[in-house]
Amino acid sequence: MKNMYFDSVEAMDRADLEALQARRLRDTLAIARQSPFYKERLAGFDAESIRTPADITSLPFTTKDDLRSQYPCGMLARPLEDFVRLHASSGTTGTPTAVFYTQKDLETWADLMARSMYACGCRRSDVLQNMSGYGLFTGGLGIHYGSERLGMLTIPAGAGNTRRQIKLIRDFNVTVMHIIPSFALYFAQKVREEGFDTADMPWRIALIGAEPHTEEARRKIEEMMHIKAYNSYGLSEMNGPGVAFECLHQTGMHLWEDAYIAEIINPETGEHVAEGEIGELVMTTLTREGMPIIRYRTRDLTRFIPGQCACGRTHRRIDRIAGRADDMIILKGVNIYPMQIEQCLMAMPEVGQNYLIELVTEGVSDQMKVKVEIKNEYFVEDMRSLQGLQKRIAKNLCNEILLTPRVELVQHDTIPKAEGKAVRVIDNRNKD
Ligand code: ADP
Ligand code: K
Ligand code: ZN
Repeated sequence: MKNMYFDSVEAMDRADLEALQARRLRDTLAIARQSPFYKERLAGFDAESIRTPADITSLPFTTKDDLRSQYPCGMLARPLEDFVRLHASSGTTGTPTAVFYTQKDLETWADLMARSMYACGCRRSDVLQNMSGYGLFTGGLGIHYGSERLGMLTIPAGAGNTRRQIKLIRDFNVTVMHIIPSFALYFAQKVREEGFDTADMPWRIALIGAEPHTEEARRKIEEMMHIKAYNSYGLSEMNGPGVAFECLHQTGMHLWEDAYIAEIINPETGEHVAEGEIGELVMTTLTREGMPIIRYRTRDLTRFIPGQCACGRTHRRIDRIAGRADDMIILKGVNIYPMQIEQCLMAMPEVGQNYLIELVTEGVSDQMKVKVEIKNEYFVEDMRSLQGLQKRIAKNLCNEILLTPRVELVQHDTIPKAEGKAVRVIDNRNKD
């Protein structure tokens, strides 16, 4: 029983957990007020009016634009010399934002990360290879420090260089990999091309996160690599990875509620959605001393999964991220998320690792083109069966997104692979 959790707080009684949240929220508000930004934003707000976590709704939101407007140091609640680390969001959706950590913040983060990895079965006897880029991206050092905190032998392999990655994995009997999902699919294929059977590799656990991916893509990774893949969610503004993580049951990600208050709102009205409904995730830090952030609008879409998890952890679970609010494609008045397309494609056995959505203007109307990599064994067949496949893909996509895109089949490995997060959509529409 003792070893089921990394930290007993993971199974804390809900009432105690909520009391802890309320207390930490009051403390956080007091700290936040030391920053130029919150000093103004929270002027006149009485922190003592916070009795329960639900009272958080009386506080204002913080947006990505707020963080940008405070760049570089306006969010800091302490003098600059108290900080020891800086990261920046990868800027997937525009100007990056900087996040600063004190020594204590780094320790709290490493603890959360270690707890997360422990939850999906990592132990100190494991060897972890971190295949995400280091540098400003939090997936490098964030995972790294957490892995060391858990006691795993940690290999900072970084991104790219597939051959060397494979050699390290084999030479040092790597049992856990941290790998971006879009790269995992590509990597599995490379391992085979190098003449190895993925079933003979020493690995057993893949930590996959940092970008939206579907249940179908996860299953594909698990099958191709002969591995268990666990979803990992985080964002730089909330430290980085280690915000929410799947346990062995793989039924959604436990969001660590002793460290964050999470809310799910209707992005239009700002009101909480009904339990179990999908909306925008809003997060507040409860344990950050250097740069607390209150009611941050993540723009990530998810829902709380109702009910309790069989693992006994009391922290609520969020569903896999359905996409970012900014990812939504509006084509001919229809709203489409790239993940709807991925879900369709990855469910088809003929489809390989990669795809690309391109939006173009033809004449007076906008069109969607979907380039799909097809597995080698299906590419050698005759023209007619390829055309049949193309039609089936277009039809399946139409059932899902209610528009018929133009489908182009390409050979595997022909769509350029991004070094970090995958680029799924290219918008070449005429804008007037
Ligand atoms: P950027 O916004 O520049 O990508 P980050 O590197 O901080 O900055 O990435 C955080 C974002 O990555 C999240 O807000 C979310 O959109 C995405 N993300 C992280 N983990 C996951 C995951 N497991 N599933 C889906 N999306 C994820
Ligand atoms: K060890
Ligand atoms: Zn669980």
